[in-house]
Amino acid sequence: MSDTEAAPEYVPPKVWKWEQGSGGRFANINRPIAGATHDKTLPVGEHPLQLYSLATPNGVKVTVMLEELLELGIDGAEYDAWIVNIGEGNQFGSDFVAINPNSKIPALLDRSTPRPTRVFESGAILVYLAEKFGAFLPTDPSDRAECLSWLFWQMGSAPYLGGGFGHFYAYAPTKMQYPIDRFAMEVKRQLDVLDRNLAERRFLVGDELTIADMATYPWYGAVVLHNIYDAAVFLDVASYSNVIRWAREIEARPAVQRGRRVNKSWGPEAERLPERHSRHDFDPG
Ligand SMILES: N[C@@H](CCC(=O)N[C@@H](CS)C(=O)NCC(=O)O)C(=O)O
Repeated sequence: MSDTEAAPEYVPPKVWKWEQGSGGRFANINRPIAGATHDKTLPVGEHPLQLYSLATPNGVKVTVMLEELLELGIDGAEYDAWIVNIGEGNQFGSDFVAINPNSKIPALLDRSTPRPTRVFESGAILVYLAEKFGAFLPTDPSDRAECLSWLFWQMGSAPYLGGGFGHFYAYAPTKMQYPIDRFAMEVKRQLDVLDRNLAERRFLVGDELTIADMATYPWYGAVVLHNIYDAAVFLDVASYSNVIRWAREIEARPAVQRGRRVNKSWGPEAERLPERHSRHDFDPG
C-alpha cells in the first residue's frame, strides 16, 4: 500500500474472535476471559493489612492513603505491600484472583477481621480504609456526599484518560485521529471540570484533604505535573493552573512522597521501594 492509499475500512465479523498479537503495548496481558491462569501462592507478612499492588496511578491511590493514615499516628494502618508484576501476568495467579476476581491491582486483604476481608477496586479500598480508621472521609452528610461524588467521578472518568486517551495517543500501534480526537476532547473537559472546582476550593471537597483527592491526584496530577503519555504540550496542560496548584500541594506532602515509592521497581534508584513492610524501609541506606 502506498502512503497516499487509504487503509481498507474494517468490517467487523459477525462474531468477534480473539486474535492475539494486535501489536499494541500491553496486548500480551489482555484476554477476553477472566479467572486464574496458574496456581500461585501469595506471600503474607506480619501486619493485618496485606496489599498486593504496583506503583501505577491506581496503586498509588492506596499507598498514599495508608501512608497518610500512618502520618496521623494510626498504627493500625501498618501494612505489608507486595509487588504484583502485571507485565508478567502475576494478576492471573490463583491467590491473587481469589482476592480480586477482576485480576487488576490494587488488591487488599485485611486479616484483622473475624474472617479475612478482601477488598478490590481502588475506590472501594479507599472507602474501606477511611471507614475502618475514621479519617479522610467527612462525617457531615453533605460533605460526605460531596466526597463520594468526586471519588466516583474519578473512578468513572480516569478510564477515558488511561484506557481511552493514553491508549490511543501513546500505546496503540498506529495513530488514529478519530479516537485521539474523541478522548483528547474528553480529557480536556475533565481537566476543566477539575480546574473550575479547584478555582473555588483548596482540595476537591473543601479545606481538607480527602480520599477524593487521593484518588484523583495520581491520575490528573501525573497529567499536569509529569507529562504522562508525553502529552503535556498536546493537551496544553499549562492552562489548568488550579489543577497544577492543587497537584503540587498534594505532591509535597511527606506521606504522598512515600506512597509514590511503594511497589515501584522502575525509575531512579532513590524513588524505588518494590516491597514495603515497615516505616523504616524508606530510610536511606
Ligand atoms: N478500576 C480498577 C482499575 C485497576 C487497574 O486498571 N489496574 C491495572 C494497573 S493500573 C492493572 O492491574 N492491569 C492489569 C490487567 O489489566 O491485566 C481500580 O481502580 O482498582
